[in-house]
Amino acid sequence: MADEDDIVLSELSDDDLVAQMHDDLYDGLKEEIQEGTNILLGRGWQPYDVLTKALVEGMRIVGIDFRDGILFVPEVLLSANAMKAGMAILRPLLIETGAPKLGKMVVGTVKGDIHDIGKNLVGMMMEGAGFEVIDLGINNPVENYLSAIDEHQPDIVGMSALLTTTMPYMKVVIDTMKEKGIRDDYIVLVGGAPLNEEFAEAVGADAYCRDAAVAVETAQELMKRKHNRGPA
Ligand code: B1M
Repeated sequence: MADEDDIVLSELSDDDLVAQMHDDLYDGLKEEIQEGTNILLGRGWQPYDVLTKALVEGMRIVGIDFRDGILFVPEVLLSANAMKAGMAILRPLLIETGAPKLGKMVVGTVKGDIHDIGKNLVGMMMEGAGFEVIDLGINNPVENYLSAIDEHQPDIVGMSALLTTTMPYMKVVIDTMKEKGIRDDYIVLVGGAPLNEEFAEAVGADAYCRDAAVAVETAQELMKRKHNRGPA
């Protein structure tokens, strides 16, 4: 489109650029998202503000039109790719930390579910806060969590689910940990758009994390309590 081509991102005010980035994310324009991300950083924006105000908010808008049948899977995949391209620029900035390691987390999206943007974001923010993160990726059966627990001996097991059909699988993982007598050795955190606190309690998790910032706060808080409890 002629007028789209005429837009020079670097000439837009911050507010207009952020609004344009929401449009570009909607249209799945990866290069424009990369450019917009770099421009905002160049103007002194904090990486976290670029992430939340430009990228996450843009994806929220995509989600509404996906829900309402205005956008379809192929289009949303392009949006997701554009989002990931922006996140890739922010990642090293968000995880830059001189802080001593606070603990270790294994995190993955549960079986049947391929959504990974939120989980990746949680991983980035946790690394930024000084946690070591082992990312199991998507579509994880219980065996993957168990072998990662065995191999990495994390402090925290994190699970992500974005579908109402996959979130019950979190209970399968927690119940299996109980059967093996290892549930109480770990902090179990769960998150994802369709979850809530009641659900987390019902499946036996330690906490529900509404977003990546809450995941960090919760992990820090529960790690403090774990240390205060002392060795078993
Ligand atoms: Co899908 N999708 N999708 N999708 N998708 C949703 C989730 C949906 C709500 C859209 C809608 O209808 N409004 C809907 C689910 C409805 C439901 O279950 N009630 C849906 C559907 C139906 C589907 C398919 C079934 C569509 C189809 O095929 N017909 C299909 C399922 C595939 C599968 O998994 N088996 C599908 C596919 C896809 C794409 C592949 C196209 C793409 C995913 C690409 C990718 O992830 N690589 C996609 C996307 C992008 C979305 C939406 C639009 C955006 C999700 C996202 O990335 N949000 C989503 C709509 C929505 O959520 N509003 C939707 C941004 C992200 C930053 O937020 O993931 O919530 P979020 O993560 C947050 C918090 O939730 C929390 O912190 C994160 C950061 O702040 N959090 C955690 C998340 N995980 C955590 C783990 C923790 C802690 C906190 O552990 C400690």
